[in-house]
Amino acid sequence: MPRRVFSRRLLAGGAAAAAITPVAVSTASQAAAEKSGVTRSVAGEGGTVRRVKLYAEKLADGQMGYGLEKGKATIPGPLIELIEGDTLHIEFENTMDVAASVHVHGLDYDIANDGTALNRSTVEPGGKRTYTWRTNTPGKRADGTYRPGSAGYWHYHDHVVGTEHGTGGIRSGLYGPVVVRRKGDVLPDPGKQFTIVFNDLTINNKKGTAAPNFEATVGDRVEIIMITHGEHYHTFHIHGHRWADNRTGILQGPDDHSRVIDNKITGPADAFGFQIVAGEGVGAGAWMYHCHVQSHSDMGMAGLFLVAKEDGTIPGYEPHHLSSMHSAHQGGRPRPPRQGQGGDRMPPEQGTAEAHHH
Ligand SMILES: [Cu+2]
Repeated sequence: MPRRVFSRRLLAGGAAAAAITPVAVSTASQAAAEKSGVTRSVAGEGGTVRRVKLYAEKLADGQMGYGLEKGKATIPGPLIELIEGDTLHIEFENTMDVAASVHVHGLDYDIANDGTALNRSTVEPGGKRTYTWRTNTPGKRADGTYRPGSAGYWHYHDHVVGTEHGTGGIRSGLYGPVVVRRKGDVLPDPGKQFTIVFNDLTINNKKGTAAPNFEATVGDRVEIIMITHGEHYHTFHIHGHRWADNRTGILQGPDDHSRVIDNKITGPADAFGFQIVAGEGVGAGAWMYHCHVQSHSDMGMAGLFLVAKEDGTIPGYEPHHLSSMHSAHQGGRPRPPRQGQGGDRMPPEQGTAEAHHH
Protein backbone atom coordinates (compact mmCIF):
# COMPACT_ATOMS: atom_id res chain seq x y z
CA MET A 1 0.00 0.00 0.00
CA PRO A 2 1.46 3.35 -0.94
CA ARG A 3 2.40 5.71 1.83
CA ARG A 4 -0.38 8.19 2.33
CA VAL A 5 0.72 11.77 2.27
CA PHE A 6 -1.48 14.02 4.32
CA SER A 7 -1.08 17.69 3.85
CA ARG A 8 -1.50 19.93 6.85
CA ARG A 9 -2.76 22.63 4.61
CA LEU A 10 -6.21 23.78 5.47
CA LEU A 11 -8.89 24.54 3.05
CA ALA A 12 -11.33 27.12 4.32
CA GLY A 13 -12.40 26.50 7.85
CA GLY A 14 -11.69 27.46 11.41
CA ALA A 15 -11.06 25.38 14.48
CA ALA A 16 -14.75 24.65 14.74
CA ALA A 17 -15.12 23.83 11.10
CA ALA A 18 -16.59 20.63 9.83
CA ALA A 19 -14.07 17.87 9.29
CA ILE A 20 -11.51 19.10 6.87
CA THR A 21 -11.10 16.91 3.88
CA PRO A 22 -7.50 15.83 3.88
CA VAL A 23 -5.83 16.88 0.73
CA ALA A 24 -3.90 13.81 -0.06
CA VAL A 25 -2.32 11.68 -2.68
CA SER A 26 -5.41 9.56 -2.84
CA THR A 27 -6.73 6.92 -5.14
CA ALA A 28 -7.87 9.68 -7.43
CA SER A 29 -4.46 11.20 -7.74
CA GLN A 30 -2.88 7.83 -8.32
CA ALA A 31 -5.21 7.39 -11.24
CA ALA A 32 -4.25 10.84 -12.41
CA ALA A 33 -0.62 9.97 -11.91
CA GLU A 34 -0.97 6.99 -14.19
CA LYS A 35 -2.31 9.32 -16.84
CA SER A 36 -0.02 12.28 -16.42
CA GLY A 37 2.85 11.17 -14.26
CA VAL A 38 2.05 13.76 -11.60
CA THR A 39 3.29 12.59 -8.24
CA ARG A 40 2.47 15.64 -6.15
CA SER A 41 -0.34 16.17 -3.69
CA VAL A 42 -3.56 17.04 -5.40
CA ALA A 43 -6.93 18.40 -4.32
CA GLY A 44 -9.27 15.81 -2.87
CA GLU A 45 -12.99 15.37 -3.29
CA GLY A 46 -15.27 18.42 -3.03
CA GLY A 47 -18.68 18.52 -1.39
CA THR A 48 -17.69 19.54 2.13
CA VAL A 49 -19.69 22.12 4.05
CA ARG A 50 -17.21 24.51 5.64
CA ARG A 51 -17.65 27.28 8.15
CA VAL A 52 -15.40 30.19 8.92
CA LYS A 53 -15.55 33.39 10.97
CA LEU A 54 -14.54 36.60 9.28
CA TYR A 55 -14.22 40.06 10.84
CA ALA A 56 -14.01 43.48 9.24
CA GLU A 57 -11.84 45.79 11.28
CA LYS A 58 -10.31 49.21 11.29
CA LEU A 59 -6.54 48.95 11.40
CA ALA A 60 -4.26 51.14 13.49
CA ASP A 61 -3.21 53.19 10.48
CA GLY A 62 -6.79 53.98 9.52
CA GLN A 63 -6.97 51.36 6.79
CA MET A 64 -9.44 48.46 6.95
CA GLY A 65 -8.98 44.71 6.72
CA TYR A 66 -10.64 41.34 6.99
CA GLY A 67 -9.37 38.77 9.48
CA LEU A 68 -10.21 35.32 10.79
CA GLU A 69 -9.91 36.50 14.39
CA LYS A 70 -10.57 39.79 16.13
CA GLY A 71 -7.50 41.99 16.10
CA LYS A 72 -5.86 39.95 13.33
CA ALA A 73 -7.13 41.67 10.23
CA THR A 74 -4.71 41.88 7.31
CA ILE A 75 -4.46 43.42 3.88
CA PRO A 76 -5.15 41.43 1.78
CA GLY A 77 -7.69 39.45 3.79
CA PRO A 78 -7.24 35.73 4.43
CA LEU A 79 -7.00 33.29 1.56
CA ILE A 80 -10.11 31.16 1.25
CA GLU A 81 -9.67 27.84 -0.55
CA LEU A 82 -12.42 25.50 -1.64
CA ILE A 83 -12.83 22.49 -3.88
CA GLU A 84 -15.61 22.42 -6.45
CA GLY A 85 -18.77 21.18 -4.76
CA ASP A 86 -17.91 22.75 -1.38
CA THR A 87 -20.22 25.15 0.44
CA LEU A 88 -18.83 27.87 2.68
CA HIS A 89 -20.73 29.64 5.44
CA ILE A 90 -18.98 32.84 6.48
CA GLU A 91 -20.02 34.11 9.89
CA PHE A 92 -19.21 37.73 9.29
CA GLU A 93 -18.92 40.34 12.03
CA ASN A 94 -18.49 44.01 11.34
CA THR A 95 -16.49 45.55 14.18
CA MET A 96 -16.21 48.92 12.46
CA ASP A 97 -18.24 52.10 12.89
CA VAL A 98 -19.53 52.03 9.32
CA ALA A 99 -21.59 49.42 7.47
CA ALA A 100 -19.53 46.75 5.66
CA SER A 101 -20.11 43.62 3.62
CA VAL A 102 -18.51 40.68 1.84
CA HIS A 103 -19.19 40.32 -1.85
CA VAL A 104 -17.54 37.48 -3.76
CA HIS A 105 -16.66 37.04 -7.43
CA GLY A 106 -17.00 33.82 -9.39
CA LEU A 107 -18.81 31.60 -6.89
CA ASP A 108 -22.50 30.77 -6.59
CA TYR A 109 -24.51 32.88 -4.15
CA ASP A 110 -28.18 33.82 -4.03
CA ILE A 111 -29.26 37.44 -3.96
CA ALA A 112 -29.50 37.50 -0.15
CA ASN A 113 -25.76 36.78 -0.08
CA ASP A 114 -24.78 39.43 -2.59
CA GLY A 115 -23.30 41.75 0.02
CA THR A 116 -24.74 44.95 -1.39
CA ALA A 117 -26.95 47.74 -0.05
CA LEU A 118 -29.29 47.27 -2.98
CA ASN A 119 -30.72 44.12 -1.44
CA ARG A 120 -29.96 44.87 2.19
CA SER A 121 -27.26 42.23 2.50
CA THR A 122 -24.74 44.50 4.18
CA VAL A 123 -23.91 44.55 7.90
CA GLU A 124 -24.39 47.52 10.17
CA PRO A 125 -21.68 48.60 12.64
CA GLY A 126 -21.37 45.92 15.32
CA GLY A 127 -23.66 43.57 13.40
CA LYS A 128 -23.31 39.99 12.20
CA ARG A 129 -24.50 38.09 9.19
CA THR A 130 -23.77 34.71 7.66
CA TYR A 131 -22.90 34.77 3.99
CA THR A 132 -23.15 31.49 2.12
CA TRP A 133 -21.12 30.75 -0.97
CA ARG A 134 -21.55 27.60 -3.00
CA THR A 135 -19.44 26.07 -5.72
CA ASN A 136 -20.25 23.58 -8.43
CA THR A 137 -18.49 21.04 -10.57
CA PRO A 138 -18.73 21.42 -14.33
CA GLY A 139 -21.48 19.53 -16.06
CA LYS A 140 -24.11 19.38 -18.73
CA ARG A 141 -27.35 21.27 -18.39
CA ALA A 142 -30.66 19.63 -19.29
CA ASP A 143 -30.55 21.36 -22.67
CA GLY A 144 -27.22 19.77 -23.49
CA THR A 145 -25.11 22.91 -23.10
CA TYR A 146 -22.11 22.84 -20.84
CA ARG A 147 -22.00 24.62 -17.49
CA PRO A 148 -18.59 25.72 -16.23
CA GLY A 149 -17.45 24.67 -12.80
CA SER A 150 -16.46 27.20 -10.15
CA ALA A 151 -12.74 26.47 -10.26
CA GLY A 152 -10.54 29.49 -10.61
CA TYR A 153 -8.77 32.33 -8.89
CA TRP A 154 -11.37 34.71 -7.50
CA HIS A 155 -11.70 37.34 -4.83
CA TYR A 156 -14.00 38.96 -2.32
CA HIS A 157 -14.38 42.57 -1.25
CA ASP A 158 -16.56 45.05 0.58
CA HIS A 159 -19.38 46.60 -1.43
CA VAL A 160 -20.69 49.37 0.81
CA VAL A 161 -17.99 51.41 2.55
CA GLY A 162 -17.72 54.90 1.09
CA THR A 163 -20.19 54.38 -1.74
CA GLU A 164 -22.74 51.74 -2.70
CA HIS A 165 -19.94 50.18 -4.73
CA GLY A 166 -17.60 49.83 -1.79
CA THR A 167 -15.11 52.19 -3.35
CA GLY A 168 -13.91 53.41 0.04
CA GLY A 169 -13.71 49.89 1.47
CA ILE A 170 -11.69 48.52 -1.41
CA ARG A 171 -9.39 51.50 -1.34
CA SER A 172 -8.88 51.02 2.40
CA GLY A 173 -8.01 47.32 2.12
CA LEU A 174 -11.24 45.33 2.40
CA TYR A 175 -10.42 42.66 -0.17
CA GLY A 176 -9.05 39.15 -0.25
CA PRO A 177 -8.33 36.09 -2.44
CA VAL A 178 -10.41 32.98 -3.14
CA VAL A 179 -9.11 29.83 -4.83
CA VAL A 180 -11.52 27.15 -6.00
CA ARG A 181 -9.89 23.95 -7.20
CA ARG A 182 -11.03 21.01 -9.18
CA LYS A 183 -10.62 17.61 -7.66
CA GLY A 184 -7.21 16.43 -8.76
CA ASP A 185 -5.66 19.90 -9.13
CA VAL A 186 -1.99 19.99 -8.28
CA LEU A 187 -1.42 21.80 -4.98
CA PRO A 188 1.28 24.36 -4.24
CA ASP A 189 3.69 23.78 -1.38
CA PRO A 190 2.32 24.74 2.04
CA GLY A 191 2.99 28.37 2.90
CA LYS A 192 3.99 29.16 -0.66
CA GLN A 193 0.86 30.93 -1.78
CA PHE A 194 1.25 34.63 -2.28
CA THR A 195 -1.45 37.17 -2.96
CA ILE A 196 -0.44 40.24 -4.90
CA VAL A 197 -3.04 42.99 -5.24
CA PHE A 198 -2.44 45.99 -7.44
CA ASN A 199 -4.77 48.52 -5.81
CA ASP A 200 -4.49 51.92 -7.43
CA LEU A 201 -0.73 52.50 -7.38
CA THR A 202 -0.06 50.29 -4.36
CA ILE A 203 0.75 46.63 -3.92
CA ASN A 204 -1.39 45.20 -1.12
CA ASN A 205 -2.00 48.82 -0.06
CA LYS A 206 1.74 49.31 0.48
CA LYS A 207 3.34 52.15 -1.37
CA GLY A 208 6.73 52.37 -2.98
CA THR A 209 9.52 51.14 -0.74
CA ALA A 210 7.13 49.20 1.48
CA ALA A 211 5.95 46.94 -1.37
CA PRO A 212 5.92 43.32 -0.18
CA ASN A 213 8.57 40.71 -0.93
CA PHE A 214 7.90 36.98 -1.06
CA GLU A 215 10.25 34.14 -0.17
CA ALA A 216 10.75 30.65 -1.53
CA THR A 217 13.49 28.06 -1.97
CA VAL A 218 14.54 26.72 -5.34
CA GLY A 219 12.16 23.92 -6.29
CA ASP A 220 9.21 25.12 -4.22
CA ARG A 221 5.92 24.96 -6.05
CA VAL A 222 4.66 28.51 -5.57
CA GLU A 223 1.18 29.78 -6.27
CA ILE A 224 0.60 33.44 -7.07
CA ILE A 225 -2.89 34.88 -6.73
CA MET A 226 -3.03 38.22 -8.51
CA ILE A 227 -5.91 40.67 -8.08
CA THR A 228 -6.39 44.22 -9.31
CA HIS A 229 -8.49 46.98 -7.80
CA GLY A 230 -8.83 50.71 -8.14
CA GLU A 231 -8.63 53.14 -11.00
CA HIS A 232 -5.92 51.82 -13.28
CA TYR A 233 -4.96 49.10 -15.67
CA HIS A 234 -1.68 47.37 -14.96
CA THR A 235 0.54 44.64 -16.33
CA PHE A 236 1.82 41.99 -13.97
CA HIS A 237 5.33 40.80 -14.73
CA ILE A 238 7.67 38.48 -12.85
CA HIS A 239 11.31 37.98 -13.69
CA GLY A 240 12.86 34.62 -14.51
CA HIS A 241 9.60 32.68 -14.47
CA ARG A 242 6.80 32.05 -16.94
CA TRP A 243 3.47 30.31 -16.74
CA ALA A 244 0.76 28.90 -18.96
CA ASP A 245 -2.09 31.38 -19.33
CA ASN A 246 -4.86 29.04 -18.29
CA ARG A 247 -6.79 28.32 -15.10
CA THR A 248 -3.88 26.89 -13.12
CA GLY A 249 -0.81 28.06 -14.98
CA ILE A 250 0.14 24.42 -15.47
CA LEU A 251 0.60 22.82 -18.88
CA GLN A 252 -1.55 19.73 -19.36
CA GLY A 253 0.78 18.09 -21.86
CA PRO A 254 3.08 18.67 -24.81
CA ASP A 255 0.19 19.83 -27.01
CA ASP A 256 -1.42 22.18 -24.50
CA HIS A 257 -2.81 25.20 -26.38
CA SER A 258 -2.21 27.71 -23.59
CA ARG A 259 -0.01 30.69 -24.34
CA VAL A 260 3.05 30.74 -22.17
CA ILE A 261 3.61 34.22 -20.77
CA ASP A 262 5.52 36.16 -18.15
CA ASN A 263 3.46 39.35 -18.37
CA LYS A 264 -0.28 39.86 -18.22
CA ILE A 265 -2.56 42.86 -18.50
CA THR A 266 -5.00 43.21 -15.64
CA GLY A 267 -7.73 45.71 -14.83
CA PRO A 268 -9.94 46.56 -11.86
CA ALA A 269 -11.60 43.50 -10.25
CA ASP A 270 -9.67 41.06 -12.44
CA ALA A 271 -8.14 38.07 -10.73
CA PHE A 272 -5.88 35.37 -12.06
CA GLY A 273 -3.38 32.97 -10.64
CA PHE A 274 -0.80 30.42 -11.56
CA GLN A 275 1.76 28.03 -10.19
CA ILE A 276 5.46 28.21 -10.87
CA VAL A 277 8.44 26.24 -9.62
CA ALA A 278 10.75 28.71 -7.90
CA GLY A 279 14.00 29.19 -9.75
CA GLU A 280 13.26 26.43 -12.27
CA GLY A 281 15.87 26.55 -14.97
CA VAL A 282 17.21 29.86 -13.68
CA GLY A 283 18.25 29.25 -10.09
CA ALA A 284 18.15 31.28 -6.93
CA GLY A 285 18.05 35.05 -6.92
CA ALA A 286 16.20 38.20 -6.00
CA TRP A 287 13.72 38.14 -8.84
CA MET A 288 11.72 41.29 -9.36
CA TYR A 289 7.99 41.31 -9.85
CA HIS A 290 6.31 44.54 -10.84
CA CYS A 291 3.74 46.40 -12.81
CA HIS A 292 5.24 46.92 -16.26
CA VAL A 293 3.45 50.19 -16.92
CA GLN A 294 6.68 52.13 -16.69
CA SER A 295 5.44 55.10 -14.70
CA HIS A 296 3.78 52.73 -12.26
CA SER A 297 6.94 50.70 -11.65
CA ASP A 298 8.90 53.94 -11.32
CA MET A 299 6.41 55.02 -8.67
CA GLY A 300 7.14 51.89 -6.68
CA MET A 301 4.86 49.14 -7.96
CA ALA A 302 7.66 46.60 -7.62
CA GLY A 303 8.72 43.97 -5.13
CA LEU A 304 10.97 40.94 -4.92
CA PHE A 305 10.39 37.24 -5.26
CA LEU A 306 13.34 36.09 -3.14
CA VAL A 307 14.34 32.59 -4.21
CA ALA A 308 16.99 31.08 -1.94
CA LYS A 309 19.29 28.16 -2.52
CA GLU A 310 18.88 25.11 -0.29
CA ASP A 311 21.46 26.62 2.09
CA GLY A 312 19.32 29.74 2.46
CA THR A 313 21.57 32.10 0.53
CA ILE A 314 20.44 34.26 -2.33
CA PRO A 315 23.25 34.87 -4.79
CA GLY A 316 23.77 38.51 -5.70
CA TYR A 317 21.23 39.70 -3.19
CA GLU A 318 22.47 42.64 -1.18
CA PRO A 319 19.80 43.62 1.28
CA HIS A 320 21.69 46.81 2.15
CA HIS A 321 21.69 47.90 -1.42
CA LEU A 322 18.08 46.98 -1.96
CA SER A 323 17.03 48.50 1.31
CA SER A 324 16.90 51.82 -0.46
CA MET A 325 14.24 50.32 -2.65
CA HIS A 326 12.70 48.11 -0.02
CA SER A 327 12.96 49.66 3.38
CA ALA A 328 11.34 46.62 4.97
CA HIS A 329 14.68 44.86 4.59
CA GLN A 330 17.38 46.45 6.63
CA GLY A 331 20.39 44.26 6.42
CA GLY A 332 20.93 40.62 7.22
CA ARG A 333 18.65 37.92 6.02
CA PRO A 334 15.49 39.13 4.45
CA ARG A 335 12.66 38.60 6.81
CA PRO A 336 9.80 36.38 5.84
CA PRO A 337 6.72 37.87 4.25
CA ARG A 338 4.59 39.59 6.81
CA GLN A 339 1.09 38.54 7.64
CA GLY A 340 -1.34 39.66 5.07
CA GLN A 341 1.07 39.78 2.22
CA GLY A 342 -0.10 36.64 0.65
CA GLY A 343 1.34 34.17 3.09
CA ASP A 344 -1.73 34.90 5.12
CA ARG A 345 -4.22 32.11 4.91
CA MET A 346 -6.44 29.94 6.96
CA PRO A 347 -4.14 28.91 9.82
CA PRO A 348 -2.49 25.66 8.76
CA GLU A 349 -2.45 24.18 12.24
CA GLN A 350 -6.17 24.32 12.55
CA GLY A 351 -8.12 21.42 11.21
CA THR A 352 -5.00 19.38 10.86
CA ALA A 353 -5.71 16.40 8.75
CA GLU A 354 -5.62 13.15 10.66
CA ALA A 355 -5.03 9.82 9.09
CA HIS A 356 -8.12 9.25 7.06
CA HIS A 357 -8.58 5.68 5.97
CA HIS A 358 -10.67 4.82 3.02
CU1 LIG B 1 0.45 49.57 -13.08
